[in-house]
Order: sequence, then structure tokens, then C-alpha cells
Amino acid sequence: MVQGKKILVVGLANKYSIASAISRSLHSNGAELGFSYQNERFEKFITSFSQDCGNGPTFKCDLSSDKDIQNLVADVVKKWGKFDGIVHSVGFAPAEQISGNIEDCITREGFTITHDISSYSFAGLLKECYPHMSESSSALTLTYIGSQEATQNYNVMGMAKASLEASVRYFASTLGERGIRVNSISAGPIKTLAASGIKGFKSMLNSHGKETPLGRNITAEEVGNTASFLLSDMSSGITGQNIYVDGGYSIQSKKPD
Ligand code: NAD
Ligand code: 0WE
Repeated sequence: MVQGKKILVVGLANKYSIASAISRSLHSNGAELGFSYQNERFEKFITSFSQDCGNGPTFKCDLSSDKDIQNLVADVVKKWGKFDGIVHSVGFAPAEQISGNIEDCITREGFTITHDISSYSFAGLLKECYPHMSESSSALTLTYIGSQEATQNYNVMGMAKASLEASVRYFASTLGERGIRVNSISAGPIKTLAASGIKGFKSMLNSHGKETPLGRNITAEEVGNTASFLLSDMSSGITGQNIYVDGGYSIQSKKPD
């Protein structure tokens, strides 16, 4: 499906990462992958993961730094020349920002960091990448329904995801003429490292599964396969969209309890 496409994956931390399932799906569908990771802590994992996924190049990039983003893209271009896809699977809020009522925990600094890493980083990456993307290429980011409805504790992450989803539309609208498509996947909750740090995540996961039309939670592999579709030419008519991979949760009316 993505045979021979060169795709950069940003946001791989460990085997539970959504980026890991996306990479495995892309690899099994024939893509050539490169990986960027946040810092040295992840280096060992990324090196061995890349060996299992076609032995592609790995790059260190802290997305809070413009210089790092510029260096990343320069290194990718040195290695590949033009490339065909980018996966952004990154989000971060300081822990105290996503625990409790928003009015009690939001701060200017917490807001700024959350929007910088969870939203601007996608825009910053695209801004550097687009001149080097091929005429049938695709960019993808990951979002969550907390952008559309107030979700307990998600707080400023929800605001950042709303901003991220708007940036998908803006970049799609101007990069379309270059043959670059830009979309997001809104995934249902999945137990990853980022999620396991969240108080009450397990019980949320349990009740959420029961509330979806499919009657279960979705898997990271299901997100991975949707990602392969969106990175492939099979989705050539789709841009600026947010695709829910959530077992149908988002189409239901919300019943007050
Ligand atoms: P994860 O912890 O595995 O991935 C988050 C990644 O962000 C990590 O690789 C981390 O290194 C990276 N990151 C954070 N700050 C960074 C920085 N300054 N520079 C570079 N990289 C940085 O967790 P995940 O659940 O796989 O999250 C991936 C994406 O999926 C996020 O956008 C998240 O919001 C989204 N998402 C997650 C769920 C879920 O339930 N797990 C649901 C919907 C959407
Ligand atoms: O986007 C996410 C995870 C976001 C996240 C998680 C952490 C935990 C560790 C961002 N920053 C941090 N910072 C940390 O220090 N999800 C969609 C998963 C998630 O997070 C929630 C959720 C769900 C679902 C937070 C509160 C409520 C629900």
C-alpha cells in the first residue's frame, strides 16, 4: 500500500507508543522508514526498533527547539532527498495541567508548553518539511476527542488538540496544490506510556469500551492500519480531514448520567 514510500516517523518512545504500531503497519506494507526521537533516553529502543523495521536512519530531535527541527529535516534530506510522508505522534502537557479542574490547574506556562509541544511542533515540522516532500505525499498527526468536547482532566491538552486540528485544515488548504495531503487520526483511548501516567486511566478505558458502538476499545494496530491508508495513495482524495478511529464513540449522542 505504501510500497517504496519514504516516511519519517516522529514520536516513537517505546513499544507501546502509537507511533510504534503505525511504524509496524507501514513497514509491513512496504514503506521505507526513518525515525526521530526526543532525547538519549530513547536512543537504545529506537536503534533496535529501527533494525526490526527495515534498518532505516534514526535522528535525535527535541521539538521544542527550532534548531533541532531544522537539523532533523536537513539530515533527512541528506539521507533521502525528497520524501513521501511524515507521521507526527507527539503530545505533552506538564502532568499537573491534566489532573483536576481546569480552573484550578491552568497556568500561562503550562498552557504555553502544552501548545508548543502538542500543536506548534506539527506546524514547525511541516514548515521545514514541505519543500522536500514529493508530489504525492502525506502528513499525519494524532489527536483526541477532548478537542471537541470537555473531557474530564484533559483540560489544556483539549485546547491544544483543537489548535492542532485547525492547523491540519490550514496546512491542507495551502499545501494541496503541491500534492501534499494533511490529515489527522482521532484515536480512542489506548494504554501507552503517556496514558499510563494518568490517574484513573484504566477505569476510564474500561467504561469507554462499553460505551462504543463496537462495544470495545480500539487497538493501536487499528490506528496503524488507518495511518497506512492515509499515508498511501489509496487515500489520494482525502485532505484536511480528521478520521475517528474510536469504535464509533464520537457519533453517539451523549446521555446524561
Ligand atoms: P507516547 O508517550 O508513546 O508518545 C508521545 C511521544 O511524544 C513520545 O515519543 C515523546 O518522546 C514525544 N515527545 C514529547 N515531547 C517531545 C519533545 N519535546 N520533542 C520530541 N518529542 C516529544 O504516547 P502516545 O499515546 O503514543 O501518544 C502519541 C500521540 O497520540 C499524541 O499526540 C497523543 O496525544 C495521541 N493520542 C493518544 C491517545 C491515547 O489514548 N494514548 C489517544 C488519542 C491520541
Ligand atoms: O493525548 C493523550 C495523552 C496526553 C498526555 C499525557 C501525559 C502523561 C504524562 C500529555 N502529557 C502528559 N504528560 C505527562 O507528564 N491522550 C489522548 C491520552 C489521554 O490523556 C488523558 C486522557 C486520555 C484519553 C488525560 C486526561 C484524561 C483523559
